Amino acid sequence: MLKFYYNPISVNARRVWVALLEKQIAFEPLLLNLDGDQFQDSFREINPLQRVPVVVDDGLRVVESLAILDYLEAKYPSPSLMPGEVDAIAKVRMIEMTTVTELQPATMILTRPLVELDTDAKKLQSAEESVTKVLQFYETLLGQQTYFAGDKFTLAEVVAGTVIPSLPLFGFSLDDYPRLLAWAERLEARDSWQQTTPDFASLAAAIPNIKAILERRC
Ligand SMILES: N[C@@H](CCC(=O)N[C@@H](CS)C(=O)NCC(=O)O)C(=O)O
Repeated sequence: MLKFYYNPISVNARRVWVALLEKQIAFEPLLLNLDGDQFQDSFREINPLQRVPVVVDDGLRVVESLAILDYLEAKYPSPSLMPGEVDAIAKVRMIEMTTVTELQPATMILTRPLVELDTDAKKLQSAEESVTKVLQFYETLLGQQTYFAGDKFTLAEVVAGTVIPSLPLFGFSLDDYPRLLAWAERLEARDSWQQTTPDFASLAAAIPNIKAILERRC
């Protein structure tokens, strides 16, 4: 059976978890606490980068969440989470990449003060500006459509939809982006979102680990 190395409060792992559920792929969840267990030799052999998520399937090891999503789509094509039309493919990839290269690094900076780490005021301002630019861009891309690529739920939802709901934690209100708000509410009604939403107790318990990760990484 497919092995899924994860942590329940990891957004990168959550997007893989959502895809596994949406595609109804049977998997064995393997929890890493990220309290140092990611540095053990046994896990380093599985992922030399020492991060979750990782998937091991039929002897193939895949790291990096977006690579895992592409792998799952290729290996388990039904139900499909990737559109076939040229413009829709471009849109999905745009959303995936802007989420991981713009939105996520900004949220890492914005998490620092929440866990009482000193942070340069200019970096905080620049992170807030990045989030605002991305939200405005997404609001426009969504337009009147149900999902980013039209009527069909795709990897754009899986990737952006597991990051955007965290933004109110940093003071961003989705009320300013009514189309995105309605879209986020549609996603939160899905079983795959409800099954993977981190609970408050897990988040609170993970604060020391989050702090240690941020001190190392940004
Ligand atoms: N680009 C990677 C990022 C993976 C990543 O940063 N995972 C975090 C959890 S969200 C992690 O395992 N951190 C452990 C650490 O930094 O020590 C992906 O998309 O899979």
